[in-house]
Amino acid sequence: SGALPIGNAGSFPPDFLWGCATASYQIEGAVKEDGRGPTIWDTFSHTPGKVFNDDNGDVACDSYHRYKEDTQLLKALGVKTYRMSLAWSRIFPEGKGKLNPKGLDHYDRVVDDLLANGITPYITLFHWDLPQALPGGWQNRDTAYAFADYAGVVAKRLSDRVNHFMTVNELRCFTDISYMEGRHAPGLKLPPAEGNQVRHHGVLAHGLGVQAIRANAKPGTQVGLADNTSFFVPVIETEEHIEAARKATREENAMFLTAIMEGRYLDSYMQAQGAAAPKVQAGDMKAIGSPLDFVAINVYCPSYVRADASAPGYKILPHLPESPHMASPWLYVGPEVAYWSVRCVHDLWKPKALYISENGCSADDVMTDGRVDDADRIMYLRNCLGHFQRATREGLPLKGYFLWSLMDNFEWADGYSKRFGVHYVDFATQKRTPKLSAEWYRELIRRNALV
Ligand code: GBH
Repeated sequence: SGALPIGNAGSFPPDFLWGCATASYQIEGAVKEDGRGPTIWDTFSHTPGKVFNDDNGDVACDSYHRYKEDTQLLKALGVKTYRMSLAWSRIFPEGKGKLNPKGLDHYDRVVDDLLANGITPYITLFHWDLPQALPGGWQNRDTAYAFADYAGVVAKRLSDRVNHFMTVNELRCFTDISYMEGRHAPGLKLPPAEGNQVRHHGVLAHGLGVQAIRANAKPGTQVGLADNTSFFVPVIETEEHIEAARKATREENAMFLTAIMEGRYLDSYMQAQGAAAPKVQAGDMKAIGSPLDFVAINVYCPSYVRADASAPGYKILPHLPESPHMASPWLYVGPEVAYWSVRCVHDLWKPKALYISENGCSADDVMTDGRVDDADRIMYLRNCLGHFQRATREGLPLKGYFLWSLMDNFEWADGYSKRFGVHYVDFATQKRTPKLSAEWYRELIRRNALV
């Protein structure tokens, strides 16, 4: 064990699972087709001033129609797996109640097409496109039950062919950023008590979803979630700073992954929230703590942390606007987070398996002479993968990696202004062109080693 020098062409475990990730609202388009119901992101993106340039996902990458072409992109990369999400409102246009068979039929075809091309689908059930018709959205506890019903229906239909399900994507984003900070749909700025209740409904939906999948899926189906846990890098690799990183990971995620892994809210969280603490009903924490087959994490940027004598025992070091970042101002560069994210989750909770459900970056990609030479993205990915590789070398149970993203897509509040793909999408023509990073990723997969 020990740090590998960046750029050392070490290899990954022989069965390491290479993949790419996308999400339904970001790529599908076809928002009014085959009975799909509206979502909170349709409403939000059609409200002037909410999304950069007032962009929306009406067409996006048109993947609803072009999924076969997308499968061929995956195949050409040589990935073994594809992480995609399902649009809940295609299956239940109103979130609950009447099922729309055309929605399930569509995903049936997508799954079959992937399998026919040797690509294993990993399915995320909720990646933020909440059906608009659900009263109160995540403010309403009933939404957690509606999610579980939907998850069970999907598991029943697809688990004969799909072995891996992730309940939700990124709890912090569809709760805090959406209901407390107002930057994502539905764009609310609720006070702490109501915000904490939204968080609680989010983790509850995950937990009830796990139970519903297990009750309906073929035995042996693997269930987990994809979370953008806040991760911390010890500024100096000594035991005191490493302990600070572990402690920060546990405390700072008390309302999300920590609650899920431990089946309880930390006392420190409940005390700090005081009267605004979430209202928890009997049985909730047991559901939330339902055992998982794997934990998947979305890893983009670090916070650096140091040990500190005063409570809580660590100090998070702030980023400065001029700290190095990729094209998105929030995407600070700190590739050691790749290792420390896996290490801290492993040290704290020992999940049976870990995946990287997203890692990637935005870059100011410009097509020149029909090519996109995105050296910045290759730099970012190679650095991160060097540190993920360290985790595999040290025997941590990291099983696979999903690059975000297969192609440029609707980047939420940033509209189409930020490109994360290894394929360039010309949104006027829908033409997909592999960037240099796609060529690089293909070579890495072919050798199963850093290149
Ligand atoms: C992930 O979010 C998402 O799962 C994925 O859908 C998305 O496309 C991808 O990463 C790239 O962003 O501008 O200050 O409001 C990563 C976490 C949360 C990071 C929202 C950007 C907005 C920061 N994202 N955040 S700000």
